[in-house]
Amino acid sequence: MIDDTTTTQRVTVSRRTVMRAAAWSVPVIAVAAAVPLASASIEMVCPETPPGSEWETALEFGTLSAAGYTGWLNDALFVSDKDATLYATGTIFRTQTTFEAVAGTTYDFTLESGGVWASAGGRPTAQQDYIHGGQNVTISMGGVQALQLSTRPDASGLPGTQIPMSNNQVIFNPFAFSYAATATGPVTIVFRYILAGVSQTAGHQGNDRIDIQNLTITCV
Ligand SMILES: [Ca+2]
Repeated sequence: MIDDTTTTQRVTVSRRTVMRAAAWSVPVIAVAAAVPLASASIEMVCPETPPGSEWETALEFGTLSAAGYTGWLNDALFVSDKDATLYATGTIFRTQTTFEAVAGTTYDFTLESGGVWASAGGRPTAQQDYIHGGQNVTISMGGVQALQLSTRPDASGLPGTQIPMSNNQVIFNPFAFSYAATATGPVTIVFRYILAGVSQTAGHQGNDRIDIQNLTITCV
């Protein structure tokens, strides 16, 4: 009899656990957090960043030229190849989304980035920045800067880690940053691009290009 009772209790607990897991289809990680002793048997599911088509892209300041492409080229690649409009003091735009974070979890983000010089001749001299403008992008998590990349960190107003630059095809390098969630709920991810202002001259060739692809999350 004692053995039977024990068995019945075990079965009951097991069913409850299964029902709870099924009801909390998202996020599974919350189940692990609520039942620490069971966490070893529950596979940790990391959130994924939404596909590019679900991000919101908006102009924040200035205007973009018609030439080139700026936006999500596909669900895993954001291209910023248009230029700040001539005579403008510069252009700022952003693309953003959210992911569901769980308090106490640290998320490791990785992405790949590379760029192409505005000038076919490669990096112009600093004195030529006004005709071949640079570009940088600041990636923030929940309003806090997490990573900053630049085509030319030595130019004024464009700080950041140097991304690999080429004269034609983008060469991607990996970059990483972490986010430690202190609250459970949506966290906003923002890519904020700054295109330096360029002046109209005979030698004008627009702004450098920045590509970002394959943003992924792993949980620690
Ligand atoms: Ca360009």
